[in-house]
Amino acid sequence: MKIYRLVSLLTLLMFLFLSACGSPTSAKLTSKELNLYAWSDYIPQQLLDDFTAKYGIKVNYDTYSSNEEMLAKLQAGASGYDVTIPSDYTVDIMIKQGMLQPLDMSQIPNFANVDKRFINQYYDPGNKYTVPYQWGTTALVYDKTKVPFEPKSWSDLWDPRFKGRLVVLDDEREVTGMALQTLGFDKNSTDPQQLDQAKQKLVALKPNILLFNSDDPETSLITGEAWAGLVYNGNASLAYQQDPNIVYICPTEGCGLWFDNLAIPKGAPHPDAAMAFLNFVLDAKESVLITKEFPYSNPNAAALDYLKTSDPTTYDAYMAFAGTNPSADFLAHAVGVKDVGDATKLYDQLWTDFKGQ
Ligand code: SPD
Repeated sequence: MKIYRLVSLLTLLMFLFLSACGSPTSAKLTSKELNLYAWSDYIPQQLLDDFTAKYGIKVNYDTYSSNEEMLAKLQAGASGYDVTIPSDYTVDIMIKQGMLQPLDMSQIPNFANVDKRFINQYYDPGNKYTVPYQWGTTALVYDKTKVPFEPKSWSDLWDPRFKGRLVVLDDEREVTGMALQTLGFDKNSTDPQQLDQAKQKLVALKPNILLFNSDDPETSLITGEAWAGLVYNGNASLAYQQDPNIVYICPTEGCGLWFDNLAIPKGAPHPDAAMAFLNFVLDAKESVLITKEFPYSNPNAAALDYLKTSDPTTYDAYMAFAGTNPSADFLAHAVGVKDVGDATKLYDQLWTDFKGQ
């Protein structure tokens, strides 16, 4: 009996020691709030509640719908945010402009949970400023019961049978990139003439566009108002969960590839809470909450291992759908958005003109 109690005590002491080493404790954190500025429909409320329960830190969640919206707000001087989620090319811009705070990786031991394929990317060599959140593709979605043919190419979206039936992301780089790919140009072209052709191409698509929506484009597919469109992988996954007739493909001209990342803006008012939050999000069990509610692709290897054992049905569904687990062929045709420097102005103007027409 005595030996049994000694073993229990040692186990408890070891657990407390490892907990103290492995993650920041609430005792070390002085902040009582965390101001999060992130994409809408991207972070489970349960995860935020779990963070508050563990650290006693209230999370204020402000949302945005595009990288450009977030970047413009921070560049205009919004300084109260502790954590944000820029995509790859926006990380690149924010680092170049000195907008991000270097991370203290000793406070983020759960970084070890990330699949090595997703660290040390071109936009943040050595992960000095960011840790991966979710990744995915931007591609063509359609409902095979509604569409009277089998789309294979972006150019199929211009088919007059799609009049008023397309849902398209309100994402200037992904949508313009799609038009450039359809024309056979580089998705990150900086050539004004090619961009002008892309604009004319998009204007010709307008009669087919039912709505622009980057927050919940899956809703219009589920209700049947939209028959097809250009969406992020997670939107297609959510639509597919409700309707197995939803198909998600990378068209012949190529599709999009992106990586979203947790980052701390320079001057964040609660950096201790921010660092604890980054570590918390990378916890395997917390990360599984993200995949269950917002099924983009998850770069957290430990989370996917945990999902496999804790909920094999969801794991099998994750592995079987092209939105969450794209094939090598899908990825071979997926092209990322890159910072285009001064040509960003051309994309901004193109988008304003196109949306305004
Ligand atoms: N609703 C959350 C959507 C997040 C998608 N991020 C992708 C960015 C692609 N450039």
